[in-house]
Amino acid sequence: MEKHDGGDCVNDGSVNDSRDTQKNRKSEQLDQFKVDNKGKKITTNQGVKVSNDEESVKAGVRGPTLIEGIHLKEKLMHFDRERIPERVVHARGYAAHGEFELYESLKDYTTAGFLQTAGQKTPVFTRFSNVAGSLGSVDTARDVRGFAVKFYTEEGNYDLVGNNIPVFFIQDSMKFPDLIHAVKPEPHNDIPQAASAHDTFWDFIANNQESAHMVMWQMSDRTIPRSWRMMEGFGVHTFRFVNSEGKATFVKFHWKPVLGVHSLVWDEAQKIAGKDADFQRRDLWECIENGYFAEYEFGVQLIAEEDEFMFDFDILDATKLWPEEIVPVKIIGKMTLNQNVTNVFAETEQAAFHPGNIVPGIDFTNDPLLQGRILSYSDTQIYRLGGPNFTEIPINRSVCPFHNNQRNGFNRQRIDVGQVSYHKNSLAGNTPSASTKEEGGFVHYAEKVEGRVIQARSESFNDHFSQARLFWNSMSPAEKKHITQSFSFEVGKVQSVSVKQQVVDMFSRVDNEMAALIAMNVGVNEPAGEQSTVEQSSPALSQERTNRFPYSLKVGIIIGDGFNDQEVKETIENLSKYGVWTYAIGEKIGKVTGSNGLVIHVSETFSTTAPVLFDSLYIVGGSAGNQAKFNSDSIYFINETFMHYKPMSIASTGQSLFTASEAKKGPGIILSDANTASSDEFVKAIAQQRFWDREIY
Ligand code: HDE
Repeated sequence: MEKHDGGDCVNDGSVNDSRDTQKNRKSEQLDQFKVDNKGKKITTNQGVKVSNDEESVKAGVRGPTLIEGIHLKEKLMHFDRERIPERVVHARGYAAHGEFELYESLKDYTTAGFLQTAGQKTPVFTRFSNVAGSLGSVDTARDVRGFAVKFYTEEGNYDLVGNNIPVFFIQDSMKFPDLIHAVKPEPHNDIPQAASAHDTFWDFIANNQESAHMVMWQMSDRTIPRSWRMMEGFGVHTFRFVNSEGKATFVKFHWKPVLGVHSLVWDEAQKIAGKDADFQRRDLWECIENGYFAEYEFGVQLIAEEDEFMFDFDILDATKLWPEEIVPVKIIGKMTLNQNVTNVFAETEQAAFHPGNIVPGIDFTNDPLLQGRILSYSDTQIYRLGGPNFTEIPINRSVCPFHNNQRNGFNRQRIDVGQVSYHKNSLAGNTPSASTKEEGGFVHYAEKVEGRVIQARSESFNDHFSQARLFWNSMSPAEKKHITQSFSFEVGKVQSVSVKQQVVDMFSRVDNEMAALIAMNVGVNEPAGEQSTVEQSSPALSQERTNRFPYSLKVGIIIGDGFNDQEVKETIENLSKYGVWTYAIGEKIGKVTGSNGLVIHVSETFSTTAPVLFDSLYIVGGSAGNQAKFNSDSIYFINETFMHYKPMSIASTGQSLFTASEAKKGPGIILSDANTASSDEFVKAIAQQRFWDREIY
C-alpha cells in the first residue's frame, strides 16, 4: 500500500540536487500501483480463489442459474460499470509520460520551483486530443488538437491545458456550451460525428463573429497535423508570473516541436480515417516504443505589467495572439515524451487536467475565458471521475504529499488518522496549518481591482478581424489555397443557403478575394463585407519555414522479385542511416528475391496497407505471380502519393510503373538508377515532406 504521508515539498529552490530522484518520482509512485496478473490464480475481488471461471452456478447442468454464484455476480456487475462518462469535449485523446528540462532559470520572473535552476528536470504527463469527436471517433478529423501537460512539480501539480492553436473561438466562458453544442453532432439526428462541416457550427460562427480569427486557423493545415510530434502547443490565455519581490509579468506559453510543424492534406486525412482510425496515437506509441521520443521546446512570451496597454489588441482577449515579431518567444526548456502508459484507462482516461492547478509564482489573469475554465474543469472531473477524491487516483496524485481537513466522499482511499478534521484546533496543535509565503504558501497575486458589477464585454475586445487578416496575410500561396479549399468543403456541406451567405459575408471582412472564391464554390452570391485594412504579416505563423528532419518518417517500398540488389540495398541502408522507417509492400507477405539473390522480407500487402499511411514511396517494382494486379496496385499507390504532394524515388526496375501512372516528373520525384541509388536527394525530399508547387491534374 502506498504511504500517503511523510516527506515535505521541496520549496526552497534546492530541487537541483535531487534532479534524478525528481525525474523518476512520478514513475516510482505509479509503480506502486501496478499489478501484474500474469502467472497468478484468479480470485474474487475479496481475494477468494475461484475454482471455475467458465460456467455459472446452476441447479443441474440444464437448470436455472443460482443467485449464490458470487463470482458470476461480481464479474458481471463489475463489467456493467466498466465505462465512465467520456470527456464532454476532448473525449478522444492519447497520452505519454516524459520529463521537462529547464535550459535557463526564470527566477527573475517567477518563484515557481520547477523554473528556478538550469538543468532541473520535472516529470510530466501529456495528453493530446481532438475537441469535437467522441471517444471512439477518428484521429485525423479536421479539428483543433488539445495539448495538455501536467507537470508533477515539488510544489504540487501544475497543469498547462492548451491547444495547438494560439487563440480561441470565443472571448467569454459564458459562450462555451453554445460553441460546443453547435459543433457537436446535431441533436435531432446525431450527425455528423467529429466534424464541423454542418449547419449548426457555421450558423454559430456567422452569428458570433469573435470566432473569425480562430476559424482562419481551423480552416488551415493546423487542424490536420501529420503527427502530434509535429505540431505546436499554446497555453492560449495570458497568465501571470510573479517573482520573489511580488512583481508580476504577463506571460504566454508555447511548445515548439523539434521536428517542425507539418500537416496532412485533407483528402489524405479523410482516407486515413478509414484505413487507420488510430493513425496519430499509433504514431506516438510506435515512436516512443522505438526510442524516437517526441520533443518540444518550451517558450515564453513576456510582457511587463506596466506595458499592458501598449498594444493595439487587449492582452486579456483569448482571440488575440502576441505576434512573435513584436514579442519574441524566449525558449527556456524542453519536454521529452519518452514513456508510453502502462494502461490507457488507468492513466490517460482517468487523467484530470485543470487550468486551475497552478503553483506559487504562476497566477491567473482576468481573461474572462480563463476565469470560467477555473470552475469548469474541477466540476467536470467530480462528475466524470465519480466524486471529489479523483486527486487520489494514481495519475492525478501530486508527487509531494497533501494534507488538509477535507474528508470522506466516494472512493476515498487514504485513511486519515486521528480525531481532528477541522481548523482551528488545539487537539492537534492547530495542524495541519497554513504556510506563509516564505514557507511556500500559495498567495494570490494582489491585483488591484475596481468596477461595478456588470454583465458586459470590454470594448477593447471588439476588433474581430485585424488578426484574422494578419493570419491570412502570413500564409504562403499553398497555405492560402488550402484554407480556401477547406472553407469550400465545410461551408459546401451546409444546407442552409442563408447560413452559407452569412459565412462568406463574414469572411469577406478577412479577405474579399478568398470569400468570393468560396462563395462561388458553395453557390451563393458575391460576398458583401468590408475587408480589414491590415497589411502586416507575421512570418512566424506560416508552417512553410519550419524544421525538417527525415527521422521517424515512413517509406513504403513497392517491390517484387528480380530487383537490382545493389541499388535497393544501398537505398534502404541510406534511409535507415537517417532514421527513416521502411516497409516492404508486395503481392503477398513473405519474401522477394533480387536478381543476385538478395532476399527482402515483405511485411505488408496492397490490401493490408494504403498509400496514405506513408510519407513517401520507393518504387522498386519487379515481377509478381499476378503481374497485372501487382502493376495496377502499384500504380494506384503511385497516383495517390503523387496527388498528396509526397516525394517518391523510382528505382531502375520501377520506371515502367512510374511511366504508366498519372504521376509526372518534377519536384520531389527522384528517378534513380544503379549509380544514383544512394543519393541523399531522396532523404532530403523525405524531410521536405510535401512539394506544394507540384502540378496536380
Ligand atoms: Fe477546455 N474543457 N474548456 N479548453 N479543454 C475540457 O475538461 C472548458 C478551452 C482543453 O486532455 C473539459 O476534463 C470551458 C480552451 C483541453 O484531458 C471541460 C472552456 C482551451 C482539454 C472543459 C474551455 C481548452 C479540455 C472536458 C471555456 C485551450 C482536454 C473534460 C471557458 C487553451 C484535457 C475535462 C485532457 C477539456 C471546459 C476552453 C483546452 C468541460 C468551460 C480555451 C486540451 O472542463
